[in-house]
Amino acid sequence: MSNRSFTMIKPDAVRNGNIGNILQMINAAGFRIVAMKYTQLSLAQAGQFYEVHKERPFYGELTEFMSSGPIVAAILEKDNAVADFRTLIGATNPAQAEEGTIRKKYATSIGENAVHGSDSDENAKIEGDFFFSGLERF
Ligand code: DAT
Ligand code: MG
Repeated sequence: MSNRSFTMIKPDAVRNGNIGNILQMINAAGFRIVAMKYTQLSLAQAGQFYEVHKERPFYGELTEFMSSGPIVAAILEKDNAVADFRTLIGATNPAQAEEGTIRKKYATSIGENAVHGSDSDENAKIEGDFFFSGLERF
């Protein structure tokens, strides 16, 4: 089990002014920020990041949304990081997310759900490498 996960604060949460609130919840849950950047994905980059979903009916909507405005990308560290971060963000659909989760508090719909969290150690590594060079993490 690895101790790192990868997250993005998505364009809806950035637009709604929730970067600070979400980082506060991430810190309060015991995650250390290993690397972080504020940037915007092109449509092609969003398509590449979410390539695994390219056959899904929501792929176009997802990649348009994820390239629609700035995001915050970060690598996070904590024991059991991937599973604990998925618990902290809550279900994909905010209507099904537990009380106290980031998506329950800040997501507006299944498509615009405030945050990304890696679903496996392997994907955490792939996703962190997508955004950060070796010089940008420590
Ligand atoms: P998660 O982000 O919880 O890992 P996922 O990997 O299944 O969820 O899907 C990636 C993103 O795609 C998700 O955060 C929002 C979007 N998405 C998923 N299911 C959707 C749906 N039924 N309609 C619209 N967007 C959806
Ligand atoms: Mg996922």
